[in-house]
Amino acid sequence: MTHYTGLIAHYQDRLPVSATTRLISLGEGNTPLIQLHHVPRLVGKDVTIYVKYEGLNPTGSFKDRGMTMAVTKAVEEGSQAIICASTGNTSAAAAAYAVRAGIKAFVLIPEGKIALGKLAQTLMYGAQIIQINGNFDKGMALVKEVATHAPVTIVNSINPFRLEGQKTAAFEIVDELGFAPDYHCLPVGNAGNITAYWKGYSEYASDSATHKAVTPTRPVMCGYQAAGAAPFMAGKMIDNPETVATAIRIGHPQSWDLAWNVQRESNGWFDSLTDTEILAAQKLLSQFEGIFCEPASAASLAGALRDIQTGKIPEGSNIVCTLTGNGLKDPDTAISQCQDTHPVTIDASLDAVKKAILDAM
Ligand code: AN7
Repeated sequence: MTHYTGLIAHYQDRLPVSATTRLISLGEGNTPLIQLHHVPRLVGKDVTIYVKYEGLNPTGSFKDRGMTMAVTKAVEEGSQAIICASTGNTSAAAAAYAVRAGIKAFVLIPEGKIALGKLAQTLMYGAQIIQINGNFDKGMALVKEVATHAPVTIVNSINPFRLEGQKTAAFEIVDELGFAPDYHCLPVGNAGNITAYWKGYSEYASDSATHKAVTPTRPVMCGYQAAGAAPFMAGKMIDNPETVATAIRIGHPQSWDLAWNVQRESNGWFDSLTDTEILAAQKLLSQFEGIFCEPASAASLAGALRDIQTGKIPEGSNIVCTLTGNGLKDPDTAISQCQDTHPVTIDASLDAVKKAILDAM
């Protein structure tokens, strides 16, 4: 078996690189596709649910897929600096891949609205962090403007190489299952990822050499937003998005038209979940499957479960939910959800430990 060196090397025939391109990689991709064993039983429906655990990428989120590609191309084109606005995960990924490439990273983040783990990462990687007293959408607008005045390459998902890298997640799923799922559920912020998955499924479906006579060839795409940050439900951009799932606290999605196109072409839909529903799904996944994702990621499962329960997703379906980020990204939200499960504190003695165990059995 050859050493796995990242998704560009693995899927180079399907990505915009040449034999001489210097690949900027941290071994991203090739993430686990885990079948849920307990959750389907809890909902009492005959469905097969897999989660694509993107939290196991090098910086703990799916952003690494897009960033390896975007930074590889930025370096190939001679760029010395990259810039992004971010709700946290993009900044961590940009910072790490910039280090790997030996170039500079500038990140604009909304002050006080970044989960702790993401801030810790971005600080450690040594990016130039610019905090603004405004939300992601404001930061994104500023990044677009400043990039026309300064020699910096934007690595948000408006950079088309980001979506090229991210489409490989769909390739991995089809390669592993041998077919495309019936339904694919994702959390939606800027809607870059749902667009990228659809691109990946579509490219495989149109390539008969790789994907022969498999049904279905492409899934129905289901995009889920947080109720307080749901422009796709409103049918228009919104100005003051709010949600505990700070990763998707986005009111002006950058891939608006592309995502509506995905919805139409796949016969899919958008829907929204309350913060309570999102956190309940996050906890369910941790406590019944042993899988810890960040709040935004749990929107995919929360949405899928609701649509399974109502029958919108019928019994007999194969469903993939993308878990976009690792639960360790946001320790504060995790701990605050477990106030009813305080650790027991006892004397450091054998008797006391024994008693604690027997009391809990
Ligand atoms: C965990 O980091 O936009 O719909 O600046 O971090 O492709 O935007 C993060 C987005 C879902 C939404 N889940 O993906 C950023 C940023 C997690 C995320 C999304 C994000 P898109």
